[in-house]
Order: sequence, then structure tokens, then C-alpha cells
Amino acid sequence: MFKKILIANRGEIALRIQRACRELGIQSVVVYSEADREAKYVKLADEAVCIGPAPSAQSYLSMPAIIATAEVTDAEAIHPGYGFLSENADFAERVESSGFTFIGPTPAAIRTMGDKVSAKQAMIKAGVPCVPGSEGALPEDPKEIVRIAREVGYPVIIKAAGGGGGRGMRVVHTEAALIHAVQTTRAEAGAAFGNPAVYMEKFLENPRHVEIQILADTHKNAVWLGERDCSMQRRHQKIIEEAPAPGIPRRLIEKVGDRCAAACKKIGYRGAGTFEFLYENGEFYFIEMNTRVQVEHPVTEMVTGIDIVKQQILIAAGEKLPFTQRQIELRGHAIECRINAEDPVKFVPSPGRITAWHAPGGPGVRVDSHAYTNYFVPPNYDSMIGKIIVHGDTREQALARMRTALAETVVEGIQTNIPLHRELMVDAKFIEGGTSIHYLEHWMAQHKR
Ligand code: MV4
Repeated sequence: MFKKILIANRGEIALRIQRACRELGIQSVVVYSEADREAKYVKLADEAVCIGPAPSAQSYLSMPAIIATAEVTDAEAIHPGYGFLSENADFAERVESSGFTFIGPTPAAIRTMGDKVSAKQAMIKAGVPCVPGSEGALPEDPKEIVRIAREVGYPVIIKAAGGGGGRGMRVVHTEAALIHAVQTTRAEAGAAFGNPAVYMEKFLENPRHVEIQILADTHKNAVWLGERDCSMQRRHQKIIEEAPAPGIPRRLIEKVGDRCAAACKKIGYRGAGTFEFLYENGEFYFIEMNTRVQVEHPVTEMVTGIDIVKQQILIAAGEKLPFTQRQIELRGHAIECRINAEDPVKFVPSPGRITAWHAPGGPGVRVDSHAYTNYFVPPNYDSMIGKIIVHGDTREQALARMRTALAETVVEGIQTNIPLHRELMVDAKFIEGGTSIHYLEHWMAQHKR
């Protein structure tokens, strides 16, 4: 086992990784920017090294600063968390060529999944159901593009191969608008991602976002840990996630989950990963794969009892998964609310000093946060300051626990989205379950926000 791990991230996930290290008896080093000097996980760390000024480009995205810190502190492995360098194949490669273990997939797997065209091709080959569309990247010839769109059927969506997470996409409703849309998306993709390749899919009008968590070791074992419904989002920022996904037949999810695990074995995937699907009219359609731990991993931990971050570390150390698919049982229901330092109506960030912080508690309540009374939320990073996660025997019990937890929570000195969460937890359609990816934006409009 590793003696020391460097945590190349900040905020709640840095604390989450630090806790997993402690439980495993592994020393951890955190790197931090000047803006995060007073963060709790920095104070709690075995070792902490300031790697640069507040801007991410000069700190959390600085590969030389992070690798040099691993060298001087004698760390053996680097955990990248989410965001920042977590899905940067060049970083994973530089970590490994510098003699450290990257806690994540191989650089090749990150690269394949980072290119959405090659990711989709790999999934089609592995038998994972995908959205109907072009076979690979679109050709140059406009006549060919028109022919493909007729075959797929309007509306279609043009997506950048280098995009993902909602960046570089354009919906096209008519043949008249097609070629211009393809050209514009190509130009934007070239400028934004350095890759002008685009592909086409049938546009699904009102889907849900349902994803499947997997774990794969380096001994040809792969399991799936159930699904998460992440449909409650605005501008590609998820705010509520839950497991299991309400109202989807278990047999269908099991079929798709088994395909995901089989795909991992087929491509020799290692580590934690997430298969993102759109779910519409009783069908699953793969869209992208995330090759990192995700913000919403706790809902899966609550329903499976499996510590995903600990497993990431054990897999990176070469250990075998300690359970088989048959030993994985989903118990009860979990819901996560992301707490953001932002105006609950306008969604503009609200950084500043937290003058009072009271976290909720009680049975089935978990809080993952680096915040505390007197913590200063820096303006330089993502506005998420923590997550409240609840577990119950049923969805109804989980909802009741989340309402209680949100009622107990006190955050003063800055604005947060807690009022929005309190409203959504008593919203009739959310309580019913199964709302689509467009629900929150429609809800906001209706509530004259
Ligand atoms: C789609 C789609 C409809 N049809 N693809 C947005 C993020 C990226 N992961 C893929 N996205 C979408 N792809 C087809 N063929 C609608 C979206 C989409 C979306 C997906 C998941 C969660 C939120 C979303 C919000 C808007 C659009």
C-alpha cells in the first residue's frame, strides 16, 4: 500500500480524499493556492504545500508545481479529485512518467473517453446502447451531411468531439439550418478545443439524465454500483442527485449496468468511472463517460455501503475488488443537495465570509463540506461549498430527512441556494419523481425568477 498520497484538488473533495487516506493509514499531502490558505482541509492535513497564487492556472492546474510537490514530499501517488486536472490525459501521463501512480484510469483510457467520437465508437463496439446518429465524425461534404441527417431524422444535435458536459453543441430542426450549424459548431470547436471534429445525433427532446457508476480493477474485474438520477440541473450544473432513479424498471437498469461492466472489462478500464445516459420513453442512450470520481458519488456510497474513494486508492495500489457483482446490494434511497454560495434566484456567485455555519445531523444524514463558521469562500473557484446527503429506507423517508436537514442548516454571511432546495423538496412534481433535464429551468420561469 502507498505510504503517502498527494491530493491535487481543493474544497470538499480534498477533505473527502484526505478522510479516505486516514482510514487506510496513508499519509496525505495537500497542495493549496494562496486563496485556500485558511481552508479546513489544509489545517487538518498531515502536510500542506502552497503551490501558487489564487488563479487555478497558476496553482491547481499547474502540472510542474504539483509534480514537483510530489517529488519534494516523497508522495507515491496523486489523487486528482474532480475538475482541474482529473481528466487531463497529458497530466496522467506526466504523473506516471515522473514515477508516481495516477489514481485513475490509464492516460489512454482518459484520452479515448475525452474524445466523444472515439468514446461512442468504443461503446458501440462494447454493446452499450447509444443515441442513433452519425457513424463517427461528420464528413466535409455537405451532401453527405444532409444525407446523414435525413437518415437520423430531425431534430438532430451537432456535438463537438472535443466537447462534453454541455460545451460545443447545437440543435438543428430543419435541413435549411443544417450546414450553417455544422460549420459554426466546427469553427467554435476548433477554437475552443483545438479539434474541429463534430458528430451528429438524434436530438432527444425531453430526456432524463441517468448515469451508472462503475469500479474496475487491474485484475479484469468490473462491477456497476447502481445508477444515479441527475436530471435536476440548470445550465449543465447539477444541483440534486438521487439513487436509485425513480420509476425505472429494475430489470432494464440491470441490463444496462451489466453492459457497462462488460464494456469496462472489454476495454481494460481501471478505476472509478461513470457512464452517462439519456433516458427517454423507456430506453437508455449512452452519451459520455466520465473517467473520474464525481461530485455526486456519495448517493451511490449511501445505497451500496461502498466507499468509492477508498476503492479508487486500493485499485491504484493494484488490489483486487473486494466484492463481486452478486455481493452488491442496493439498499434504500439517497438524495444529495449541492450547497452553492450563490444568489438562489439569479444564481450569481456569492463569495465572502461565512459568519455562521451549522451543519445538519441525525440518522441517515451526511455532510461533505470544507466550510465552517468564519470560513472565507474565495471568489476564484466553483461556488459549491458542500453537499448534504441523506439516506432512508424509502424515497419518502429520504425526502423527509432532507427537508429536516435543510431546515436545520444555517449558513450566514453569504447567500446560498438552500432556499431553492427547501422549495424543491416540497414541489409536487419532484416528490412524484422522474422529472426531466428541463424541469428546473421551466420551474424557475414559472416561479418568475
Ligand atoms: C443530448 C441531448 C439531447 N439529445 N444529446 C448536454 C450535456 C452533454 N453531456 C450532453 N447533453 C445533451 N445531449 C442528444 N442526442 C440533451 C443534452 C442536454 C443535457 C443532458 C444531460 C443533462 C442536462 C442537459 C441539459 C441540456 C441538454
